[in-house]
Formats: sequence, C-alpha cells, structure tokens
Amino acid sequence: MRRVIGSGLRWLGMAAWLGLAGAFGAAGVALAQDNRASGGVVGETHSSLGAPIPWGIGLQPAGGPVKEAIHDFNTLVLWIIVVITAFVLVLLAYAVWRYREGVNPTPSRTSHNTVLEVAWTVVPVLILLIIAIPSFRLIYYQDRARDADMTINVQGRQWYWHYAYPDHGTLAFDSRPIPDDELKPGQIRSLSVDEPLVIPVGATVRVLTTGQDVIHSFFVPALGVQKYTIPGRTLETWFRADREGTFYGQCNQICGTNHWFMPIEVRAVSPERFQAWIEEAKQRYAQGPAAAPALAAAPADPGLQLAGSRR
Ligand SMILES: [Cu+2]
Repeated sequence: MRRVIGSGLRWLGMAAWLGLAGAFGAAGVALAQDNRASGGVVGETHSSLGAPIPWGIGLQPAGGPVKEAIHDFNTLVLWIIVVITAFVLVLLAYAVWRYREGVNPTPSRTSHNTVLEVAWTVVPVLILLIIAIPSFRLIYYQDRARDADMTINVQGRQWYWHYAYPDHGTLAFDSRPIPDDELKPGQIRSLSVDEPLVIPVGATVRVLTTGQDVIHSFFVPALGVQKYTIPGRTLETWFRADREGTFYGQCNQICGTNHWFMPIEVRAVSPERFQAWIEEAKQRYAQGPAAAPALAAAPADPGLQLAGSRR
C-alpha cells in the first residue's frame, strides 16, 4: 500500500511539473503575441515605435533590415531550442515511466553503446553548424555598409552623446536626456532626449563610433545596431530605417556614475523633412570660429578625426 501511495505521489509531482512547464510556455507565447500586437499599434502612431513596453517579452519590432535579419536568426535559434527542450522532456518522461522500479526491478548494467555515442556527438555538431552558418552571415551583414548614403559619427562621452554629420559640413551637436520634470506628453522618461539623432527613411547610414573618455556602447535595439565606442578607435557599423518613427536605445556599456544619462533617440523622417532639419540644424548649431568645428576641437581624439577624414 505504501508503495502504491509513494508511486502515486511521484506521478503527481511529475504531472505538476509538466503542468507548470506547460503553463509557463503558454504564458510566454501569449505575452510574445501581445508584445507583437502592441508593437504594431504603437508603430502606427509613429510616436514610440522601437521602445520598451510594459510586460514586453521578446525582441522589439524591427525598424529596418538589420533588425529583420536579427529577428530571423533569433527565430531559427528559438525553434531549435524548442525542439531540443521538447525532445529532452519527452525522453526524460519516457525513461521515468518505462524504467520505474515497479516495472523494471532489475536495472540493465549496459554502459556503452557505440551507435548511440556517435549519434549524440554528431547530431549536436550538426546543430551547431546549422546555427553557426547564419550566425556568421549575420555578423558580416551587420559589419559595414557596402553602399552608404550618408555617414554619422557617434561619440560616447561621460555622460552624453555627441553626434556629427560629416556629409553636412561641421554639423555636430550633443544629446542629453530630458529631466523628469520637463517631460512633455508622449516623451518617455530616461529615453527621450533634447536633441535626437535624425535620419532620412530608407537611407543606408554608415555609423562610425568612437569614445572620448571610457568605453560606451551605442545600442538601438529596433534598428539592430549595437557598437562599442572606444577611445582611440573607430568602429564601423550601419543601419537603415525602413519606416518613419522614433527608435530608442541606451548606452549599454557600464561607463560610470551617470551611465543612465545616455539614452539614444533616433528619429527617422522623410527625406524632405530631413533636408529641412539639416538646414535648420546648421543654423541652430552654427558656432563661432573659436568653438567650431567639432572635429578640430577635439585634437586628443584621433578616432574621430579619422572618422571625419573618411568622407
Ligand atoms: Cu556610456
């Protein structure tokens, strides 16, 4: 009788674990769908596409081709993980059930099986190959823009961002977050900035990053861009926004006390609006000969000069 109760309890325990796993899985899928749905709606308003949302799970909606490629790769790996996890779960459940003490009192003492051992070595190698090939392809895709329409220099500084548009003369400016008590409706705390990075929709933007003091990292999830900004070095990457919208990001390299003070706001606008902004920005940021140009004003930074000279 005790044995029956014991085995019953064990089964109950296992059923509970399976139930819990199923519930978590279902919740995860539901939240992922919820996330996608709200991303779509937000995207239509053009106000906060490419921003984190409450209870968001999964990747932010793609704002351009680099992020789409990341989504594809993420989906591939996710499904491989799902299949492996399900396979192991089924195998485990079967072994527990089939070889339980009640039906299998004398266990087999087999310790080697050549076919099995070769299989469980070769199959994981094949799985890694299936992951590695698109992974490398993605890394090289993100690496640099083959035919860039424009270049933006991004410099991480303690603690704000400095952006320069070398294709438009000396146009350069700093970008800082908006204080909590000055936020206007539609602006996001700790993400909205006073001077966003503005880009034209559909343009392939080459991004050259450097750091002025310590290592920062330029990270805009919805555009699929993440690059260190390292003092004395110029790194290259690129992005393109395929639709108008605002894409938020943050410095995601712990860079000091005010690390949180480095949000990124990228605004993708129509080419006409971009031209208008360029003209207006040139006026607004026009500085006296003493203060400008920004590139010449930073002789201690060979990285940025190199970036400027690459035009
Ligand atoms: Cu930083």
